[in-house]
Amino acid sequence: MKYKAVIFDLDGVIVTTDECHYKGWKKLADEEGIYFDREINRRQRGVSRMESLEVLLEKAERTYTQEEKTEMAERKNNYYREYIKSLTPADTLPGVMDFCSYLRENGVKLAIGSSSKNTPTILAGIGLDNYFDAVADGNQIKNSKPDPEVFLLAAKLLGIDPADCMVVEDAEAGVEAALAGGMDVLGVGDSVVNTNATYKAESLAKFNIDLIK
Ligand code: B16
Ligand code: MG
Repeated sequence: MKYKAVIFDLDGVIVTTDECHYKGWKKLADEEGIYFDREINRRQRGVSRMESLEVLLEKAERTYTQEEKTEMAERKNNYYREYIKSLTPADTLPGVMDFCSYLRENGVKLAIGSSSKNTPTILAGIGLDNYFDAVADGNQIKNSKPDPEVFLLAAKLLGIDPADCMVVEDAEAGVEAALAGGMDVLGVGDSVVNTNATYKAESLAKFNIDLIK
């Protein structure tokens, strides 16, 4: 295989939680009377909770204190955690398990590189908490995507050179982070069509694996 390791983003690549993030932010925005739509939500993908709140507040009609911001981020996270309570292995996205099994059978290491502090809960929900060779997430990093920190940490935990890793991402910020870390990247979904991703596919199920053999 062309790579010694593949590092997966979580929300929107492994699992459908990107919709739960949208619903959580939408509920908060409606309560606060702030305009919010899916286009704005796209820009929150891959970035940390507090940075996501700042994206939402661009449409606010007044400024919010730090205390208010902390409360709002917590409120959204509580809604989000309610939604992800019902996650099951069926919420794993199409093609993920086949892709991972194939890579593993061919000696490729598998890791998670996610900005989310809820990563452990999500992986447990979909039954993959002991599946990956390394997990780097929002609890271990200072700078979220587009900074490469989370992907570089995943590579370090695996003991593999970043140049031998491929990242799978669904967000523009994540594609930029992988490239900044010196890694090739497979962009999945429609948010990455205008990025410099090394490979692009509609979903993991549609990716031609021969390209990385
Ligand atoms: P949390 P990823 C990211 O996860 C999400 O895409 C992004 O929308 C979210 O704001 C961020 O995690 C932080 O999540 O509030 O759960 O800590 O795509 O990097 O797996
Ligand atoms: Mg994502």
